[in-house]
Amino acid sequence: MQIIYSPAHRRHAVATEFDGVKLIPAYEVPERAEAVLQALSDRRLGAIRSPEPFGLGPVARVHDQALIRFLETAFAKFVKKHGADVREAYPSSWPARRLRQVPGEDIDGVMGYFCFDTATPLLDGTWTAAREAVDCALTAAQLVDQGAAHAFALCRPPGHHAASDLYGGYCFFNNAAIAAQWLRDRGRRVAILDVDYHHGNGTQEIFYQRADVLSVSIHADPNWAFPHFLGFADERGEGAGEGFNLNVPLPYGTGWDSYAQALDTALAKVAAFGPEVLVLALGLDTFGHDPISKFRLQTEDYLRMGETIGKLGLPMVVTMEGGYALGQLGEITANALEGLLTP
Ligand code: OKP
Ligand code: MG
Ligand code: ZN
Repeated sequence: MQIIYSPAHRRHAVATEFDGVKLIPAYEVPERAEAVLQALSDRRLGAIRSPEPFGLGPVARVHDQALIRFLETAFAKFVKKHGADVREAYPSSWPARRLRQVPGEDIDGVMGYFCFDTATPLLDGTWTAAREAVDCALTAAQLVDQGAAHAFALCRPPGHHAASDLYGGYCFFNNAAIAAQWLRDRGRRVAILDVDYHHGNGTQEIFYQRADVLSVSIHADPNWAFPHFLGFADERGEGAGEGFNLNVPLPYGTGWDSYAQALDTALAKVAAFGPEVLVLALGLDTFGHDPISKFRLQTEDYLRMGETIGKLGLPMVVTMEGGYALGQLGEITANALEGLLTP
């Protein structure tokens, strides 16, 4: 299995300390991708290669031009307004209920219009990192389109929370959705399975009105977990897309036995759709020792997860999403991929 990695992800690195004083913990850090890369190379899971540049065309098939232009220029505009010493750009107000959804011209209004949380700062290198993550996903999609059975895009920053015109949840561009759309544009029938601990709200929104891409997500119940406002079981798709979205929200403390049942439900839905390719949004934050999550999967459970998904027998484009237990992230990612490759 080829592994697609770009060191450009390091350009998106939030500050963890200031003047020698530790700041609130950052989770979505460059060490994540480096830990995974190291483990995959130690375990000889496949050749590691660089992405090819695909340009913005495939991105614009999924994201609004306005979001793309914003992400390209926002950091510079924020610094221009707030000062050259600013390192991280955050929104400070949002068009909440009973306000009008108009971005306006001031960078602070525009930030709140496009961003839905305060966990996703834009930095000087974010644009480059996010674009290269997309290229990793597209390179994986191209390999599978050309006949590879599996390809793993070691994407960082992750993507599944990014919607057509919204970013947040550590995500800027929806790597998995862009790969899926690229495969659709080559005539492939595609399903997306999101096993990240968090609901893939961005992916759901992008395909919600469509019958041609199935979107399935297993995740922590949004009644008590991020992204809080989407991911409930009654969200089944809309219009032509009715019946082509499946959410499987799970309770606090979910371990492998109940997770395996949910996975069977999800995989039955995928199999019934009859895809030619599966895009697997692989988040590793269902792990029992993940610092921001409340499920209880153990190290060996990822071998079983991979094996169970692998039994579908479909070509797979795998994108890395979340997973924040730095000490074990490499091992559990390698386990999931090794499971997938098990005949
Ligand atoms: C991104 B992905 C932690 C709050 C975290 C943002 C979570 C983003 C998760 N106390 N809020 O799906 O792994
Ligand atoms: Mg999920
Ligand atoms: Zn997650």
